[in-house]
Amino acid sequence: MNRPISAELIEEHNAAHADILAEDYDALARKLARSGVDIDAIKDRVAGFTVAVPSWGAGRGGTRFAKFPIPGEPTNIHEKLEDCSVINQLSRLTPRVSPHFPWDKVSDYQALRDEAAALGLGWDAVNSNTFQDQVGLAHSYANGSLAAQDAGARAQAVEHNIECIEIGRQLGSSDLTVWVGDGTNFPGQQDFTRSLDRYLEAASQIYAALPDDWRMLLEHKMFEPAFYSTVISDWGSSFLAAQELGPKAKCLVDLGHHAPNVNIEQIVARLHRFGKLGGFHFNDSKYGDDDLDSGSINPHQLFLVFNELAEAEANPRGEFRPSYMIDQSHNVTDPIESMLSSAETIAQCFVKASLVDRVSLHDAQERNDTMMAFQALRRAYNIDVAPILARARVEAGGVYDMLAVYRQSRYRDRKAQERKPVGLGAGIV
Ligand SMILES: [Mn+2]
Repeated sequence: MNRPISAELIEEHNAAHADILAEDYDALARKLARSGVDIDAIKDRVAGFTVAVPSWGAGRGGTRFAKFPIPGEPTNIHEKLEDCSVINQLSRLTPRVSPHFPWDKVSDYQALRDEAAALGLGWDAVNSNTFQDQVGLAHSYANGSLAAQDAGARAQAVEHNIECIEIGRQLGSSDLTVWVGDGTNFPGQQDFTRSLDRYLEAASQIYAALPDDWRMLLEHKMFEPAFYSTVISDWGSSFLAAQELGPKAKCLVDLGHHAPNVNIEQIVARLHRFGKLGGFHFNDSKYGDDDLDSGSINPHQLFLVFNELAEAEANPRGEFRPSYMIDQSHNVTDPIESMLSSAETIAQCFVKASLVDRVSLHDAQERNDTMMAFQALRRAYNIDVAPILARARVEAGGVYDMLAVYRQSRYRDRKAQERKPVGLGAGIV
């Protein structure tokens, strides 16, 4: 196994922090035991929790105006994989990478799969890209892709998605995430109904090409790049499209793709109720953005989302198999550090949701005891679960303080010596 961070550095660091971790873990174990919670059972749950990282999140993204590369940034999928393996080596939370095509295109996908496996990585949902033109394409996506009036652009977009399925099969993936930027900037620019008809017709051709065990994850987004209307703008449109397409079509919830203050946790409950919850793109948002680090703005919302997921897991109604992925762009931080921090925050919310006393919660709900129902959530949210995550991570071969070891390893400085500089330029991802 090819591990970019030195095993000696990790061992030394963990040994130096073993005593304080044991002290904090034992203190939390005693606290949880008072409520009848076995800390080791919770820790074992964490050991089974993973979230995928996006290949495109390994590089520095752009703001709406420019990007500011850092030395040692990855320049291709091979270097991105290496960075993703650092995140997983330290956190033990991110063993899969979600690729984006054509950005991550190579000539030999079996070799790429082997390369990832040697770094301890597998593959998550494959993402298609029909929201920008590529050199050599016969048709432009300037006026849309799956919903475009131009039949040639639609066919090209369908063909690209089918190619993504084929690539994903070779990589060992089993989900295709479809997000289209199709929409309008002016009232009257397109007919709402006819553009949705075109989308459904094209999407059904992609759906027909899905292998039996694959899912098609439909990602909605309220706006951007279209600023007046978007074809798959919200969870309702996504749900209706998924329902129309068939059982293998599910809805993907990107936390940053809603109007400000929308009750996303309720959307999660709704989608699960009707068997259409396919997965998540985790990030955070303050205004209209969708790229801030998970939990950096509203960690309570993330906790409430995981609370609904814990309810859903306990009441699977047939299937509970949401795919967890990070979808962020890092403009002012080292992307590895942002994804280490984000993966940790996501896992924290998962653990806190696992600590909710559901018997008390449901009992309070039945009795209309509003304050006690709220307190059942609040008690869990207020617990500092860091020692559980740290113990699970160290036991799995990760490190106690991820950022400290990452900085100590000087990984980015080493890469700055080896890798070609990344060019300037705009870079929305
Ligand atoms: Mn997304």
